[in-house]
Amino acid sequence: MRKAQFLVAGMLVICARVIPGNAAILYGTARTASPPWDIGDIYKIDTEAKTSTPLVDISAALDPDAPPVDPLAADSPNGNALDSELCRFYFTTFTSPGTPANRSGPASQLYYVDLDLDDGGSFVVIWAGALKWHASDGAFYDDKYWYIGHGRRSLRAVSFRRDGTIEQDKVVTKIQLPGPKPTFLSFGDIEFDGSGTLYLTGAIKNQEDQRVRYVSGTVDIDTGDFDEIGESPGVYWGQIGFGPDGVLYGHDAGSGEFYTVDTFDGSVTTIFEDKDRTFTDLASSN
Ligand SMILES: [Ca+2]
Ligand SMILES: [Ca+2]
Repeated sequence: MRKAQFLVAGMLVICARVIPGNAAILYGTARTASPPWDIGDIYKIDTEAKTSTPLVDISAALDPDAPPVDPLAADSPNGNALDSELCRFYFTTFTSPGTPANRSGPASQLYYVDLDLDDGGSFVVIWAGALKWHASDGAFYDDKYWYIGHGRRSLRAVSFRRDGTIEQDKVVTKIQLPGPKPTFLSFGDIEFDGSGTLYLTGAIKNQEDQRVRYVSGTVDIDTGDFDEIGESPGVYWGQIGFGPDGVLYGHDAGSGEFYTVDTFDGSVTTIFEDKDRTFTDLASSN
């Protein structure tokens, strides 16, 4: 039976918008801040009004032909990315034990929903396919969805067929992390700025599977060179997204704070907080 869809008749969604006064509209996924976990919603975050508003109820809007989005691990849904041209919002899901600490868990499923409903229709969450690995980071650039798998150090890019399903999921480069052969234990996020530089934030672990520390910085997607930003080991931006204003925004799922990030020194400035939900990820809207 077809599930009821989240009706948005008459609601105008503007995909990428610059608000006067150095602010932006961003999109992200969130779920309840404590068990029992719900499946989650896609939210619109207005950094000027300092509000986060539910936009798409993921389970209610799921295409009946798509695989179910549950049961999910606590950090799912995640892997947000926005194709600003199509206003197409991507997210990943992963099931337990597909947790950041277990790289051998089931691969993430990739879904998308078109947010620009100028005809007043309803949102439909479409299944694009299964990724090679499970991931809690994602970005959109050069018509591809990019991610790094939990417990890996390779950056992958996913291309799509005309019908929106996954065509190829292949390694672009291996990221050169500091220290003896570390891999990414888990991720805040990855996102590209307007000039195509990739920013990332995540936790790295060593060969003994121990968490080393959080890192934040940029990656050269041709060479894999990693350039860390911020000298303090405490610098950690959480989930990140560039606004159409060129500003890097972040979110800390623990404190519930949304902030702006200074990309030169890694320092953050709090804008507002939402303690009612855990925002698992953000997407750039640049
Ligand atoms: Ca992202
Ligand atoms: Ca994330």
